[in-house]
This record gives sequence, structure tokens and C-alpha cells, in this order.
Amino acid sequence: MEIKRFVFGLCVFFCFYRSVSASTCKLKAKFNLSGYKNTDKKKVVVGGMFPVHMRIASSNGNTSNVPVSAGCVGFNFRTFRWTQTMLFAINEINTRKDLLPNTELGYVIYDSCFTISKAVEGTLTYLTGQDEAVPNYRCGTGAPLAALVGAGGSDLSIATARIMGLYHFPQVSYCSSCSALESKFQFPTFLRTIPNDRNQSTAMAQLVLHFGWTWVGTIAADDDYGKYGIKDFKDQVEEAGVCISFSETLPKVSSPQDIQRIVKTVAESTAKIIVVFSSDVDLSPLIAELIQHNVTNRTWIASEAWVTSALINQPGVSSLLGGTLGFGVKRADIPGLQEHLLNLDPYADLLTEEFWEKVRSLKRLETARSVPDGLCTGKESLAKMNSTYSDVSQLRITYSVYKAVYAVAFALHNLEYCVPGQGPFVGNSCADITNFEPWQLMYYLKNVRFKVPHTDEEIYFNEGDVEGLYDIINWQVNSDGEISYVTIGLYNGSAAPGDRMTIKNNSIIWNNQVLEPPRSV
Ligand code: TCR
Repeated sequence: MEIKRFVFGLCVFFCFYRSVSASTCKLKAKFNLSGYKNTDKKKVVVGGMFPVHMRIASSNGNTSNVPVSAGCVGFNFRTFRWTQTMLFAINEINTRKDLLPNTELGYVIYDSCFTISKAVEGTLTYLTGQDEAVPNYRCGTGAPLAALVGAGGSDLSIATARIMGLYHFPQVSYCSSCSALESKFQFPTFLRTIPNDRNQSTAMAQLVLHFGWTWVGTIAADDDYGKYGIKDFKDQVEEAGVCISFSETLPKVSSPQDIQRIVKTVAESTAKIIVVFSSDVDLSPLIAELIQHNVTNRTWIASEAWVTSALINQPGVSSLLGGTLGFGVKRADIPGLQEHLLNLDPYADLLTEEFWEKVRSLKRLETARSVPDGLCTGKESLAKMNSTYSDVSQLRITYSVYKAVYAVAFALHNLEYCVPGQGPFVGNSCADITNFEPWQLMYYLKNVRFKVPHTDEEIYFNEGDVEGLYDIINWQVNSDGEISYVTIGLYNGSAAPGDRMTIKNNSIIWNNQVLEPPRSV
């Protein structure tokens, strides 16, 4: 199916940046209300924010020119898949007859570039509907804004949730898991479809105690995700008498010296168990360096953000990372998603164009023969490429994006079908889907309860959080030296303390293909 057909009839408000040098990139919002096909349907715009690029281009520090918004670099195939999943879910909802049958969802999507300033810029642009930071959350078009699905990492969401909270505007996050975001006092309108990391830190601590390890090293990303995650872990294991051999922090901006220092620490430490709370993007430079230095014979404990990441699981990592144990959020199959991913119209928007450019240059590298220059036909077969983008075997955060979009849709549906005189607002009144206030939608989001299509998982928010369910995943090296992710246990944060973790000890394969659990020293 062509993406144009998805976009067809939607309020497309795309404002993506191309990965070009900072000086040539300028924010340009494209707004196309005439794109609505079904004019008799009511319209609501859902916002989305995804870290499609890995970072912003570094500025040259020149203050004698007019400053421009920084460009973004490092296209990320995984997060681009998340973006496409939001479009897929919106299209699915728009074609359903039982969910919002008289209302069409449009979207506006921003690239947060894994950078706080970009996320804040996107939020203000979203709220104002223009390039200026004057929030009026009406988009200037009449179509009400629903909620923001995003923003990516926790540090980004912490920044955007403060602004959204100020305007009582709901934000539903698919991947910001940091425990700091649980504070309703600070983030009154923040909800998420990924479990709170408190569960994961407790699960990691339990795992360490389960195997009787008493001497572990820790590595954390230099952001809220890493800092809070590792702190919660440390607090719990230290209380149980475990000692921390070293605590390292990964640099946010490229720093070969810092990476060398961490490699030295890891190599020289006697700790054989290393717990890493970090996103894949921040961890990958360290992994590359550890492989260079031939560091082996360690057992790595992975946080959810890198446990099934293709950025980390590169050829050659098996001697270092074989035997890794980690936590993954619930996985699901989403029928029709792969087809959507593979049938992407190359000219749908700037970001998709960039995606195809990247695919083509990767192909060129792979085949080492030149592909004729000129326009991309879109016929290149993505399916043949074993790409992170189109691999649907580990839909975890992707599934979380899907759930977040559906949460917004079900909340809007309940808002629309409120019975006059029995509504939740003053004098038992209802909200009007064509002109509601963000706090009214917040009421419905807080109280939403629905079954996710295709999986039947029941979703509801408890103080903005969902249940803490994880798969415990083991990296097992197969005969070709490749790593497969094998689920060897489960963790359920809402079960009684003694019943939370189930592990099949004898199905774990440790580093160096060993079947006995390692000792911590
Ligand atoms: N929560 C992290 C960010 C993150 C992530 C990921 C980034 C999670 N999972 C997968 C990239 C890929 C989980 C945070 O910052 O809250």
C-alpha cells in the first residue's frame, strides 16, 4: 500500500529536518488541510515526536552570523520504523468502522534528533502551529490537537512534559521509561505505554541476587535514563550486600578519551558482571572499542534500550557479548505493519527521501558496484535487505508506539461518544470533539481502558504508568557465530514479591558457550 494513500485525507503537518549541515537547514512546516479526502468527517490532529536522527550537527560556534536551527545527522533506521508505525496505526484507525467512525485523525510529526533542544523546539512549534513560540494550541486551522505521542528518550520527555503540563496538554510516551517521570506533581499530563524503569532496576537487582553475584561493575548513559536506572539498581543491590567494583558514565558527545578510560576500567577490573543502563546509540562507541581491545570473559546485563539493538549486535560482538542477559518490554506481532514498511513511497516526505538515499548508499556499499545515479524509483526491494528498518521480529518499542496511538484514539472515541447529561464535566456536560480543551482529553486518557488490536493485551494507566512486564532475554551464539535472542524468563513487577521473576536457569547459555553461571570475581 502506498504511503500517499495513508497521508491522503490527513492533516499533514510535517516538519522534518534533512541531515544537512547546520547552515542550510531551516525549519519549514508544510501544512496541507486540503489533503482531507472525507470532508464530512470531523478532524483531530495527533502530534508525534521521534528521535529519527541520532544527534544535531555540531555548530561552528560562529556568532557573527544569524543563528539558524541546527541540522540533524545520523539517520536511525530503528526509530524511523517507530515513526512509520505511528502512521500505520493512524491509518488503521481511520479505516475502522467501530473506532472514531466519524472522525479522521491527522498527524504532525517532529524529529527530536535525540536532543533536548530539538524536542523543546518541536513541542513549541506543535503547540503554536507556527515557527514562533507562542502557544495557543489551536494550530490556526480549526482542527483540534489531541495529544503528543513522544518524545523519545526520558531526558527529552522530561523537557517536553514540563511545557505540555503547563498547558494541561496530554503527552503519551512510548519509550520514556525513567522513574523521574512518575511524579504527577511535576508532570501532571504525562502518560506512557512503556513500563516505569523502577521495575527494571528492581528486576536487574533481583537477577544479580538470584545468581549470587556480589561484585559488579556498572556503566550508565549520561542522561536521566542511565542515571536514575543505575541509581535505583545500585540502591537495591548495595542494601543486599553486593559491592560495586566500578561506576562509569558514557559520554553523550563523542569523547575518545572517555571511552578509552572506560575500556581500561573494564579490562582491569576483576568484576566479571557488568550492568549497563544506556541507549544503544550512547553505548555503541564503547562496544566497538572493547572489541578492538579483545575484552572477553565478561557477562553483560542489558537494559531494555540495547537488549535487542542491531546497532550493538553487529558482526564480531559474540566473543564480547555472547551470554548477555537483559530485559525487553513486551513483544508483539503487528499484522500488516511489515507490508506498510516495505511499501513506502520514496517521495512521501523529506524524511522518507532521506531514508531511501541511505538505503541506496548502503546497497552501493554492499554490492560494491555503482547503482545508476538519478531518481530513486522506489522499486528497490527493501524486503531483500536484512535491514533494521524492516525487521519485524522484535517489535517491542514499536509495539509500544502502536499502543500509544491507540490509547489516544480510544480516549478521543470516548470523548466523542459521551452521553449528554451524563458527562464527567461541570453539570454532567460532555466535551465537543470538534472543539475540546486538552484537559478534557486528559480526563479520558487517564480513564481509558482498551484491548490492543491483534494482541488483546489490556491497557489502562495507573497514575500514568502501565504494568511492569518484561521478557528476560539471553544472547545465544549459534553455529554461524550469529546471536539470537532467546527468552529465558519473565518478570512481572505487579506480582507478589516472591513471584515476580521466573527464570529457566538451564536454558541460559553464558559467555564462551558455558552452561554454568559465571562467578562474579
Ligand atoms: N527508555 C529510554 C530510551 C529508550 C530507547 C530504547 C532508545 C528506551 N528504549 C530503544 C533507543 C532504543 C527505554 C529512556 O530514555 O527513557
